[in-house]
Amino acid sequence: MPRVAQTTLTQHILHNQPQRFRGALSTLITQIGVAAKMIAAQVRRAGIIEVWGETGEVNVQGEEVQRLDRIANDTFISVLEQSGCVAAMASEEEDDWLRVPAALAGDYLVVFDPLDGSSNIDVSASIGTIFGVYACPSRPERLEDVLRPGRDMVAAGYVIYGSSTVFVYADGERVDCFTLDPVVGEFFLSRPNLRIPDTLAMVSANELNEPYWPAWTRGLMGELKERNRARRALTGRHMGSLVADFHRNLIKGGVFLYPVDSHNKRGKLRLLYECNPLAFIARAAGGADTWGEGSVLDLAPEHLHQRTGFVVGVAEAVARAEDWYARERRGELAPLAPPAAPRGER
Ligand code: P6P
Repeated sequence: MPRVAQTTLTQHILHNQPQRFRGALSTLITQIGVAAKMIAAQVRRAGIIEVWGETGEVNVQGEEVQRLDRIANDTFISVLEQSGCVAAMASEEEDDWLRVPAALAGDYLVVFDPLDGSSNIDVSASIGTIFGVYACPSRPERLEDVLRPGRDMVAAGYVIYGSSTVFVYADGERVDCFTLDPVVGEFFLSRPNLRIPDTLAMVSANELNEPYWPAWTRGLMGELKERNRARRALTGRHMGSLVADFHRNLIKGGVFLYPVDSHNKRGKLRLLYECNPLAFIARAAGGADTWGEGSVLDLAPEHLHQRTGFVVGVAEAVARAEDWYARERRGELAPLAPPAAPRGER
């Protein structure tokens, strides 16, 4: 007889929330769960209601804004504003940070990517929402009050809109995973106290970026492929949707890497609302992360949409990445030969 999930997201938060955060943080995470259900309803109908395709706008990242990006962003902002828990927020879809009107303001700062991987919407592949939460001792007045290092977060999480809708959040000590029952309309606890496996089983990277990779990344990938020579110890899994790749790696024991490269000279992924929350979750689950020499959580953000190199997942693989990075820094690795001139131009 399959075990029937008993605990809702709200019940779990109230029972397990460290005493110091009972109340407003519990309410905030629950409200983020409400926003997730609202976005999930739109994502599930993307092919039916006209939310496919682009709005014709280009966001601060220089990316075409998909209709569903806009819906997810507006939903998140509205729910957070009405929660009474949020003083300020920063979104991947908004050029600047947003201050909640005093009458509605609460004690937390929320940074979020409302819909990451949206280029996968039209092909019905998994996409997700990523968020990070900071306590605000006082109401943010300036951008500097929003540019907080990830180490200051009190909670972080993501929602994956995949074969099921899954809500994952961490409060620093543990990671809990909930699955939406669309019939009931509630998230039920499905993986309590989630821990990432110690053994690496899969690698997520866009290998077609290899011509742009630094020597350390090529060295790391060569080492990982070498592990398969005697037996098939590892496999490659990469969806091009950060949340989907991260979630699979968290469950199965994987490592995701997107380094600074010659194409993305500051990295591709955003520090504040993509890498920091996922690094926070990975570490709470017993994993690790690095930008090359240390955790992205220790980087002092200089601007809202700052990018970074990122390796996250099984701690042993992250340690190998840092070792290869150090070797390159010491000048021990040969740089990539320049690309051969196209045929006919020899
Ligand atoms: P590339 C999606 O746009 C995203 O931000 C992440 O979800 C994903 O991991 C990455 O970009 C994919 O980038 O350069 O491999 O297409």
